[in-house]
Amino acid sequence: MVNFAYVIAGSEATGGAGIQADLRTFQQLGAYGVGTLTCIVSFDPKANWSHRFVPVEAQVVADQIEAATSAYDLDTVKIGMLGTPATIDVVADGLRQQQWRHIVVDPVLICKGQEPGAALDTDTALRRQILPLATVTTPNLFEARTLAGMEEISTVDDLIEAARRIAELGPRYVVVKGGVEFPGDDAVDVLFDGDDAEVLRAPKVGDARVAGAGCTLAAAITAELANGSEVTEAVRRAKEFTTAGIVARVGGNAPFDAVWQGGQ
Ligand code: PXL
Repeated sequence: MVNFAYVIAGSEATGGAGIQADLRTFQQLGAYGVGTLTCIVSFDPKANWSHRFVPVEAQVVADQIEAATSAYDLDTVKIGMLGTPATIDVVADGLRQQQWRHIVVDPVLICKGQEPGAALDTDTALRRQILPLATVTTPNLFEARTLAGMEEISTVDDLIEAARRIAELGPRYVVVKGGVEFPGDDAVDVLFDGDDAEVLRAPKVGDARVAGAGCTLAAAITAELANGSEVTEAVRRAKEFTTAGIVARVGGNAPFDAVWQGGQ
């Protein structure tokens, strides 16, 4: 019997990030992917690939959650980009309708196409309504600085301190991702379980950001959890899966490459 992995996230029209990356990841890791769409992001190639953002109507998000959770007994879900306070309201409400074994939250904070005021409302709603429900959350450096209220994260101790502060917002496990911006030759992530921190390292694959890396990591954690792994094991395997996907990345006419989930 196949295990189900559920994702509530946005579409990114080039297919590199968002729900397209999530569902490819689930498929590669042998989980049956079920998806609920929250918004549509279409980069604008005529305007420096800036983000054009359109939310899916809140009631339509609620309807999708109802359909998905009624059809199957889902117990493992990834939350990706939500985008507006109204979407966050219905997703938080939908999540509270049943018990979950795991809720993996990728705290996608800002989308460049949004007005700053709206983005701040969205950050606050995410922090208050979604983050406390998370069993695992996976902030990148920017999100970690914002959520932890730290101006600078440039050492492993900073990563651990950020994880500790974010855990106080409610998530049981916090994975802070150093990414290419973090100093040094390694891509360093910290996994904090509420007591102890484990440092995960892999050599950086170039210095450029690769689209879909964050989405893929959180989706791979979700698929591994759906397939029965413990959190620590799921995070370790997800990092290996994502690193292999970055190595095998695809390029086209956009000024960024994208993770290929078939890399492993
Ligand atoms: O990588 C973050 C992300 C997540 N989800 C959607 C996105 C993006 C970034 O562009 O568009 C839908």
